[in-house]
Amino acid sequence: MIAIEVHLDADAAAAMARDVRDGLLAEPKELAPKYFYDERGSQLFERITELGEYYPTRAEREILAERSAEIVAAAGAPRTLIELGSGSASKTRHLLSAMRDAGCLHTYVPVDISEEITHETAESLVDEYPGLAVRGLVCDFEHHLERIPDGEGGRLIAFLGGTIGNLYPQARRDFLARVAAMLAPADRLLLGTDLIKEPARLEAAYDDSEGVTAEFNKNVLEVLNRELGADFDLDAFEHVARYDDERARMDIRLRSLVDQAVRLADLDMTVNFAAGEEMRTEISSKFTRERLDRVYAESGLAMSGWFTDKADDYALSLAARL
Ligand code: AVJ
Repeated sequence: MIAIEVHLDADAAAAMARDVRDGLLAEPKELAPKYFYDERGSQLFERITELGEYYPTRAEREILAERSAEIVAAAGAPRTLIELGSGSASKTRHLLSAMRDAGCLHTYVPVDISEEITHETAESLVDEYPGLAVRGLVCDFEHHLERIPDGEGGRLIAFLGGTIGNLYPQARRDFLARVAAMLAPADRLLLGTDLIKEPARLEAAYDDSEGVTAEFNKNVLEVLNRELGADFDLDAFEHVARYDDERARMDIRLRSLVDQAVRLADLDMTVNFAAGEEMRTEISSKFTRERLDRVYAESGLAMSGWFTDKADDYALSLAARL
């Protein structure tokens, strides 16, 4: 009942080296948010999701807990649930249970970068959902979307957590257009997005009073120290999280506290930071229903469902191919 395919890039290390070099040579400097998530980074993100100030995870769980039956019905009672970035699939169980109760559940396709978590998740789910087939894919879904299996009887492709917010407009358009290209007429995308709200609440969610988000942000420097033989001093940087009203996104950076030179031995590169210089490590875009309508339309998709939590902080939307 379990089949897992692994498509990990043999040259992930070379890709990271190239990426980091380009980012550090850019003006202003920038690092990609995917490098946050080593083991410690993933643990820190888990802690972020439990913070009082960080509402998105709780809001998304509320929607799934209360409205999965409606979501599954609106998606046309799909036989297959595909989840991009499945992890431990903790929130997914609401969707799987709703599909089981609707009598349509057949196959779950977790797509995740971690082979270990994908195996563990597959094992627990076949126990919890008798008869469920699990066809996992271990890959970076940004590169391997096309490997997702076809399915008869409709597929629901879930991309939860608000991770789409990390993509710049052009990358987001490209990604959603590729999702659109793989959708059959009966298939639906289920996308999690954080919503625009008062800047003070947004900024608090990304700069919590316990300093967990600051630690999470600085951890990317630890990743570079380990993976690229760098000598970043984490105490020489501070966490900055600002809401950019015009672009409707959180802008998250590391600011150098002093003039300093950082050596990256594996890149044979020395990088200078001026005191006060900021390096972007992440954007997290926020949406409204109207904005998301446009985002979908640009990529050949059309919204077909809209589900928010009671506080209207977060949305899950369904989209179909135009
Ligand atoms: C995992 C990308 C959805 O943007 O809210 C949380 C990451 N960064 N706090 C987000 C994050 C700082 C998170 N996503």
